[in-house]
Amino acid sequence: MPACARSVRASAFSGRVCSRAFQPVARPGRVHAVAPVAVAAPVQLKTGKPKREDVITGSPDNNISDYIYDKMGVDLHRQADHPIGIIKQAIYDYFEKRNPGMFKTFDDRYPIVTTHANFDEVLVPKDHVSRSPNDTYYVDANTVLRCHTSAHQAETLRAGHPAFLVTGDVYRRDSIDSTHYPVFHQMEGVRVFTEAEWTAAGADATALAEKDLKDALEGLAKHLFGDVECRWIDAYFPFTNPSFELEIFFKGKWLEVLGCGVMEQVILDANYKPGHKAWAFGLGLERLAMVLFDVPDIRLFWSGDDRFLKQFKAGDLTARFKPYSKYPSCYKDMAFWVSPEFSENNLCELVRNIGGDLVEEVTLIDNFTNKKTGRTSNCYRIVYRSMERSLTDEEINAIQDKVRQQVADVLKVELR
Ligand code: FA5
Ligand code: MG
Repeated sequence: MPACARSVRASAFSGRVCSRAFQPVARPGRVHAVAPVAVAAPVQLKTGKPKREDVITGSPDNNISDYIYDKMGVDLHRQADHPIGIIKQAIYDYFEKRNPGMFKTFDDRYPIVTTHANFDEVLVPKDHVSRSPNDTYYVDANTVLRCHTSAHQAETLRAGHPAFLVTGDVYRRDSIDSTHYPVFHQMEGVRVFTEAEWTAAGADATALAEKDLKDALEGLAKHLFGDVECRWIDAYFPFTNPSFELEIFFKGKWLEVLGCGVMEQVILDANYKPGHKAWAFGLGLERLAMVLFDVPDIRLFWSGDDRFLKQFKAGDLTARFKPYSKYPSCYKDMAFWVSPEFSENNLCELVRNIGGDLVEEVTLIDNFTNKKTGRTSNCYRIVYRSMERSLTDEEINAIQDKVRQQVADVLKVELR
């Protein structure tokens, strides 16, 4: 068994510096007002790369750039020799071995979904931070790039599946560092239990679901990593109760790799059949692949460089990434008085759109409020590094000049 220590932290609401994810807006675990809608929406059957005009629509609510559009349809999770495809298959194999024939798998669900599917059907409150255009990519007011594979829970339950794994690309406006990227891959897992099952186990329904969930995921960690240090954290998600996150000790830090919990009963009752119980999880495939293959930076998964790609082969879980070279980084600091238009996610989006994958990290290194004027000043450090080559001063200066100009023009900050 991997050493999965149980660590109880107050809740994801306390302490953690995190702009989004599915943290509570206010009181963790409160009963929220969003009612599930039992009307069966048709299951999305579209597949393949969306057309550009279906993504960058010209709607006033549209906030998607070509940088993001270009990542759509690449489907790293459907490339058998790619680390993301390899880890997907390894997880499928694990669940097939644990419960032969039980889990139905889907990996071609269309990434453009309604706000109804992405939020309402999984009980995300109307005022939840994840609905904000600061956090989510909107195609138009009622359509988004899915920000999690939980967007497919309700429709797959309605289609009558009692156990399934849904893998797909998901999209988020987020911070920039070695473990966060605006496009990444998740796998959703759901398993429904019948009353006969918890009766036979001599447990109450929630206890059985929680136990089976944790057993399954601890077993998965062992299957993938052998002995690795991991711990359970109490968490909050609108769609599960109780809720947990699993963290793995990686490169000197605790890395969150998944969220999970016992499905909120209303979701199951409205979309499956009453009288059942279920668990659900959402795995971050890049995070798992980073641990398994020792990949130090999430941008590498998007590298087209053969020196990266040739190191991995379908079915081989033993490969460990060998850096071909570590090119020098270069950083630029930028201080400014913030404006109402400013947010860290807006800054990261802007920097990515200009600097692309040359941007390694964006960090707030200083901030203060002038007591007399009440104005707040931030200083951000932008670290640039290519995974493939050395950068020249001229190209970084040109990018940084553009960044400075656009933060002033678009985010209306006053550079200092
Ligand atoms: C969710 O997305 C929930 N839908 C998970 C879930 C499903 C909970 C079913 C309960 C039941 P969260 O926002 O924490 O939760 O993201 C899940 C995982 O995605 C994280 O643990 C992490 O591994 C990965 N992840 C999140 N943001 C990023 C990012 N910007 N880049 C790479 N991976 C990320
Ligand atoms: Mg999380």
